[in-house]
Amino acid sequence: MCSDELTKTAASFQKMLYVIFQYLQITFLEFDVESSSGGSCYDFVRVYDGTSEAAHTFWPSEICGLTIPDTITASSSDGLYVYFFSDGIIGRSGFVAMLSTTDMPGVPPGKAMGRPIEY
Ligand SMILES: [Ca+2]
Repeated sequence: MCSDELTKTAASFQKMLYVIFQYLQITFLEFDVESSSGGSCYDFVRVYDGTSEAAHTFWPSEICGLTIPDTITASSSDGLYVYFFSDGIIGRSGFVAMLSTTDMPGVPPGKAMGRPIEY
């Protein structure tokens, strides 16, 4: 088990997060990403269940607004891919997310290694 924190506000970014022999989790602690009054997203976050945009996303589409999303756990050891888009007009406070890992079933103690990197 290890953890770290990911904070993002203004700029758009794409990051691949991965660990070895563990499942990566991302828990949003704060969330304020610009949406329209009708609920569509001007800025948004996507989290892919894998290490590229070819993987499935965890939400139907982009997520934005003020509601803190549920904790996400990767379905495999591949990792997670976080994409944050800002349209460059009107920035909200963004989000703060805690990165952590859980052990995979069947992996011997001591075999799990790595930590979330490259964010
Ligand atoms: Ca914006």
